[in-house]
Amino acid sequence: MNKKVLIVILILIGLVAITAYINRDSLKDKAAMIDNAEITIKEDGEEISKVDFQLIQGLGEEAFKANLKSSGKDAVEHQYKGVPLKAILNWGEVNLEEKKQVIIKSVDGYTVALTVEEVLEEDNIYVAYEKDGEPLGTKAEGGNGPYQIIIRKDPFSQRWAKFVVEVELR
Ligand SMILES: Nc1nc2c(c(=O)[nH]1)N[C@H]1C(S)=C(S)[C@@H](COP(=O)(O)O)O[C@H]1N2
Ligand SMILES: [Mo]
Repeated sequence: MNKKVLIVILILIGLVAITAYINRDSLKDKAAMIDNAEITIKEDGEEISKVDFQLIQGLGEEAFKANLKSSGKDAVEHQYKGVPLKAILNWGEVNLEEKKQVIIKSVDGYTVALTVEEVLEEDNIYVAYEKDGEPLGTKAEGGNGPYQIIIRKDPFSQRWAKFVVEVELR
């Protein structure tokens, strides 16, 4: 009888260990997904869809370097992970060619206007969620995310919108 109880306990411990092992790689993803952060896509003021972390990441994650210039400091090169903004807009099936501007809105009210032309450039404008191997973190956590617009060709990073919640096409 005692032996049976022991075996059941050992099996349960084994299951917990296996689950922990399987989950070890997704821990970092979870940190970014924690509040299941979404970006709303709008067209001329009308919401057309919402994209969450899983969807964004699945659109073609890229690792790239960019120079971050924080206010009052020199530019520093960082390693980011994210997807091109145009990949998200293409997924939303918006007609980019008919639009002029892509307006980025953040949770703190910060607004940045991009031109469709620059959004369509290769290797320039990304929606990032990881910096130097760590999730960007929310505003409440003292981070710059969960999502941040990275414009690799913007040397002063003023237009690198932090805490992005909405992308509107006009
Ligand atoms: N949402 C949001 N994004 C923002 C800002 C802001 O106030 N809010 N400031 C901008 C400015 S002026 C700079 S220089 C860069 C870098 O900001 P940091 O100095 O906090 O790193 O973020 C830009 N993106
Ligand atoms: Mo700034």
